[in-house]
Amino acid sequence: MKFPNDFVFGGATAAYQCEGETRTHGKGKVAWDDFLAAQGRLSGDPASDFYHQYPVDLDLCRKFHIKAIRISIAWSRIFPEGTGSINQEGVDFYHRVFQECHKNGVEPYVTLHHFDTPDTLHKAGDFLNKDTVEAYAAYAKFCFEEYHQEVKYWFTFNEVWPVATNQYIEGTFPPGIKYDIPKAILSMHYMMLAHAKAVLAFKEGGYPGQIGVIHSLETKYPYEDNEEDRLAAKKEDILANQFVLDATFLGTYTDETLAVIRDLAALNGGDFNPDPADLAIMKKAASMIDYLGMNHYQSHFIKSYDGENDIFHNGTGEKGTNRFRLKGIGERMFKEGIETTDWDWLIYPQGMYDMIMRIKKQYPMYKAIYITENGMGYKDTFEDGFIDDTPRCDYINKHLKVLKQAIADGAHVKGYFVWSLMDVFSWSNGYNKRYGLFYVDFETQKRYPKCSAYYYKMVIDRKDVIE
Ligand code: BGP
Repeated sequence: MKFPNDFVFGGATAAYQCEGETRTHGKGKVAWDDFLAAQGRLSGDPASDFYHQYPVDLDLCRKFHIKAIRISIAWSRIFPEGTGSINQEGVDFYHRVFQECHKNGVEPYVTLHHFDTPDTLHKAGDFLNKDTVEAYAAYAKFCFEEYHQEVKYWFTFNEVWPVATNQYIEGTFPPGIKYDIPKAILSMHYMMLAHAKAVLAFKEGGYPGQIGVIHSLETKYPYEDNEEDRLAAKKEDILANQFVLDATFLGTYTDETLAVIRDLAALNGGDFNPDPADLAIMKKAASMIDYLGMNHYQSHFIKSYDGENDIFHNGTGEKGTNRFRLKGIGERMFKEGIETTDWDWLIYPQGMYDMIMRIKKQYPMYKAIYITENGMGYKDTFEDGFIDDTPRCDYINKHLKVLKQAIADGAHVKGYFVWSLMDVFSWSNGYNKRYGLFYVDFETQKRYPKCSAYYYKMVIDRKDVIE
């Protein structure tokens, strides 16, 4: 079996990670600007200078037969303060980008929020504050109205759980808070409420096209096959996956989800009592969404853990330094025989297959899935214009293989986007962790196709992987 003829092969990007020009052309501040400046180590400028280079990137898409691109709109480029006055220069910029997409035969898949809430709203509590929900809904509506002739595929949010955990549990995203599980839970809930409001605005507005949400779904397996580890894996799955999947497909939380979530909140000095009126909105939206975007990079093997919270983020690519231990949940383990990247991400394609089949079984109302991100962080080397990233080709090939299997086994998977189209800025890891099909020289901003770009073109042309 090959991939179906209408299967979409794309490349993914996100505004803050590729555009550059973070404080110019009328763009409002985001919390990342100061957060990164305070670390003095990393910066979203110039990133991949997509603000100027987009014609080059879209031309490369055309040449390499990549017919779809994920782009995110930077909310603060449109509304510098999050609400209120509009920055026309920002509005026009995305019109130019979308027009260039169509000129090159590349379909834009557009995300409204990719980790970059405007700073004014962020300072007022971000998605812990319901005002942000309303501001987001207004921004989403503005985008539908403004861009509906150019954009047919929308995503409300990118990765609700990673936003929450990185902001409030791991502390690697602004505001850099650690181990506050109740805050993470509430912010996820409010993001899902904001998602629901955007879906309703889209559907009730009668705009052409389709809409969904993107989650990072990492399969959680027990480290050993015993009751304690099974429970640990279950708890982490509920917190990271099932909570947002329930919200997406059911518009409410099952008793099983609520019981675990409330226990975890209570263990950390909080609670979780969603407002029934909000759940009613979420329920309505759940029946209307067109697809799920699934980002998948790795899986986790979880061992039960009795100690205190203890997380260390490997942001430098020094293998074996990552630690993730959460009180009352479990500890993520390395597992013999399972390879890792230099950033300690476990390479386990079976996890992608298992997650897709789990969604099919547990949420049979799902209509379609797009793999909206998959790829490998790698320390690429540039030698005489040649970038041999064979491990990345291998990584993509393995994942596409299981994807084909999932389709053969009846899953509705419509497309696959490599993260990332070209090298971009990596949030808490900087410019050393590259993912692109196209190498970016961050000094000159020149692009060079890596081996993986040629590999991907071959897959697209044959509609098949290397067996
Ligand atoms: C996802 C994000 C992307 C991207 C990717 C790789 O979670 O949606 O924006 O960054 O992960 O992650 P990282 O850059 O941390 O390696």
